[in-house]
Amino acid sequence: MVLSRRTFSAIAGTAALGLSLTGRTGAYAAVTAPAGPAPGPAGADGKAHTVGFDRYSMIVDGGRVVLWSGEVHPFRLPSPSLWRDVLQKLRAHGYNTVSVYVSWNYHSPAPGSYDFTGVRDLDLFLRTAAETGLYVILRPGPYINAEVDAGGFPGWLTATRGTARTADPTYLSYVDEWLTAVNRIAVRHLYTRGTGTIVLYQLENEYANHVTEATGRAYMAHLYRKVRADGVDVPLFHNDKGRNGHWVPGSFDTSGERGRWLYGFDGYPSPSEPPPDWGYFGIGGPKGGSTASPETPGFLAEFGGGWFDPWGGVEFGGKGYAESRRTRDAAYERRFYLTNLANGIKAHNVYMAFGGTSWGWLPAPVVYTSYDYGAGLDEGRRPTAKLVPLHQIGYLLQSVPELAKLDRAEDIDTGAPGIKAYHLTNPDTGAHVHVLRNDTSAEAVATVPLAGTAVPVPVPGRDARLLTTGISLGRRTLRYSTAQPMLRLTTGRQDVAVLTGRSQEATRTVLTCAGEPAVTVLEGNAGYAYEDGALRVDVPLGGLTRVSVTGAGVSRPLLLLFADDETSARLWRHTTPSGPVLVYGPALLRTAALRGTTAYLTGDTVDEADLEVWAPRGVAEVVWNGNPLRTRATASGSLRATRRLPGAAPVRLPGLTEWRQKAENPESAPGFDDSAWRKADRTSSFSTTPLPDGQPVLFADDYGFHYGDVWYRGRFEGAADATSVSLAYVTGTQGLLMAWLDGRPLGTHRMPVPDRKTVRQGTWSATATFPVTVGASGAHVLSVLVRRMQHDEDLRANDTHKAGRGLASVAFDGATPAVRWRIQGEAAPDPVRGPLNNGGLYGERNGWHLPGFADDGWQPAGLPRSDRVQGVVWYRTVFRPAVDPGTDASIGLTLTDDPARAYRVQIFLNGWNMGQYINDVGPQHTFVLPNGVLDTRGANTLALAVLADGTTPSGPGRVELTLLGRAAGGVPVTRVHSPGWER
Ligand code: IPT
Repeated sequence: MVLSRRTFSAIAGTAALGLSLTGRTGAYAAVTAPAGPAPGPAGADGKAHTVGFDRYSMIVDGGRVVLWSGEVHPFRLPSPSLWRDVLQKLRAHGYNTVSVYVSWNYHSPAPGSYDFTGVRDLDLFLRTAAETGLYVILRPGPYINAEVDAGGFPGWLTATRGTARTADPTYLSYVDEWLTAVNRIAVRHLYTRGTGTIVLYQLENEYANHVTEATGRAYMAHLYRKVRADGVDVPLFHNDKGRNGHWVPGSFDTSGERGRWLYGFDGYPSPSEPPPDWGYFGIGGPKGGSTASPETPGFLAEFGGGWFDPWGGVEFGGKGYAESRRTRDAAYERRFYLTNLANGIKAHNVYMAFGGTSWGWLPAPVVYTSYDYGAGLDEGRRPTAKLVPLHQIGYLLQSVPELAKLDRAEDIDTGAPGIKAYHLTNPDTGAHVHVLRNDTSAEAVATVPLAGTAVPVPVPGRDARLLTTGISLGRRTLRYSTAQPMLRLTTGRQDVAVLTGRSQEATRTVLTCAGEPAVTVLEGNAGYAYEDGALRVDVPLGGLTRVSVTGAGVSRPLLLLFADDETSARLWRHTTPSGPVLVYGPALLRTAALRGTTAYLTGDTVDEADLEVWAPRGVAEVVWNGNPLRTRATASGSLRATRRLPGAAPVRLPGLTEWRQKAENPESAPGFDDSAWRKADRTSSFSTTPLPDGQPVLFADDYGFHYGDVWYRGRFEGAADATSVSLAYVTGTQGLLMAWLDGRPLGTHRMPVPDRKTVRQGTWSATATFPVTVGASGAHVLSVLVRRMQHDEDLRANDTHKAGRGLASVAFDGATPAVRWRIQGEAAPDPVRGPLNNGGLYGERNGWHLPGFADDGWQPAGLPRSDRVQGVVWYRTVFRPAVDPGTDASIGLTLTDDPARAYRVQIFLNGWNMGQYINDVGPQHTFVLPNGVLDTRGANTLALAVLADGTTPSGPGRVELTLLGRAAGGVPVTRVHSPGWER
């Protein structure tokens, strides 16, 4: 639908009216007066601040802010020092906000027990975000989904009364416990208090199933009241799972505080379809975006900047994250995020900006260990090519304040049918924005009316670009440019503007000039001409082209920098109290501080790099990573280092040798002493999985075992005539069961992977039937090991996280013995590594994974192996990398073998469970070992728990360290406390 101007202003008028009726004053005011200048970067400055919004954008301290946020999960990077690395990279690449889920299960090993220390130090994360200059969107659930076990619900919650995600009183009592614990930290970091940078706080997550029911509304109202009562005074919101209009203001009781609740929604469109419109401007359907919530700004609480990957091994299985990054590449980011911008979205959150690792038993059944997500920053913390458009858009949104307030303007006819054109305007300044998107595969040329001139603008196939007219470049005004503006600042005595585009593109930029200015092409190719009160500059993009414009009645020179994509990602702006700094050259600028006449910069290089700095007046010296540099002043008004910065030193990784080996699973032997194990004799369960008739409950959660492997030993007498035993069991994806009778292996059963049709209704239950020869009457022992994998997420709010896990029942053919079961899962949670670090393997219960475990009695072993056993064998070794202290090396562990071999490996580095490798499933072969957990300059203990089906030779095959990336610089890394084994 195309709105006429009249209809459109009618809608806009209604919105303004709605706002003035509900606007409030105070810390959370929805501002009705014109907003003032944009506030500086986020920081905890001890002063009180206001955070509000109107229908256009967030309003912080009276100024408009477009939130350009990236999602990062602290729980997916178990090395607090590296949080600073990732947050600095976000800030440097143009984000002004970080969005953070807090996963309840990560912090709570048991009801009433909440741990925010060590790798769980949320306070430290939030402090680091503030120090880095990022606003925070905090999302503590209680439900988060997020491809984590049970969608973030603690294991123990799966074994409690009541229906989760409703107003059920038992559930709410646990929720309050969690929120009290997490909010105690959150309130210390509210931007309103000046002690942190939290500006938004999310309740629940994609809560769609009880929207119209009383219990759903009561639940949301309860969360709202609770969070307010705990002192959280920033605007609250919920993320609708699409633009459905769920939980818009007024849809539940927010204690009359409508101006403090805003509507957000998520988008994960298919990369192979044209980007959808979100309805903000009445296009794209009536329900969506701010059409559903006209008083609140367009807010994409999550928008797919990548996608998660499932286990491999089947036709529709995961293909690895290189594939996510290929289908959602740089051009995808431009097409989809520029479309969002064109739809009036003013608060964006890129899910994920850095995905990280679902280490230990964190991953939900839908994903494997790596949560790289195909994000702009990869799991090894390295920037990828798709970070470039995000970098450009982030800087654009922060440097062009005109973009914070846009109305829809008249549609234009581009004369190019393949191109979708959006036209917006800022009602206060008259600036115009055009987004041109080409959904076809061939380049098309749009004709765009730019400031009264019909300008041909080529748009490459499956790509998009944004053009502006009438924006301020400091003292001068950009009439128009066919290059995309990226940033502008005033530094020293000049204005600087950066314009970008694809390499080799011909661009035209026109400045309004009352008289003919003096133009100097300082570097690169540029043609220019002065005509009719305008300066025209034509630049074919390549590297950095510099054009200086001075005079003609304007007191401040303007330096135009034209940067192709690659070059644009090496331009860094940093704000200091004495003004902004622009740095060109290195692979990363982390921090910039000005003291006296010196600019102190920290950052990274990979290869040798030039360094050039535009700084406020008076700055004459530059110090890079603590080293004073010799510089000279350039004609561009910058200081340039006379020598290139050195690149990163080479990194040589040690081979992994001197393994020791020991088999375990003594639980399979008939004489094993299980008297300390729990009796499995319950007759009722909190599970949603139906119980078999006449047998005790065997689900592990009901006995307090929530993660990883679980053992069962069943005793029975007689049954001499039994011909087979059938074991029904329930797991997540890729679960398995293996069994022994009186110490003899019966076999392994792998949970069938559903096909494309049945995958959605998959209940993940199966029955393993093994032929048996019981023979002699008398006492027998059936030993069963179940690799449960994890609990389902509860995406649809129907308690699916409570589906049973473990053994369900047993039946014999030819006999009916009564079986008395005992059960053993994980030991008491590791107080440092947390509840999700360990399952119930014998080795784990006895510390075989820990540094310092006395393995001297183990057998020396060489890899590769090809033993054929059913059960568990451990391998341990110690290795010592010697990475140069000034080098940030990103290191992984790579396992490879003949893919026919049916075995899997749990990887422990210094006692930390770094994930699960399944040799015959994949697709993951390389596991990131985060520095901090990894000592890059000392001894590390690697322990591999190999679980083999027994149907093929087992491994491990090749096990080696892989260098994922290296940079000179990095952040100081403190070793993560990794307590060792004690007798
Ligand atoms: C949506 C969730 O909010 C988020 O937690 C995560 O699961 C993400 O998507 C996918 O990675 S769920 C939505 C795709 C139905």
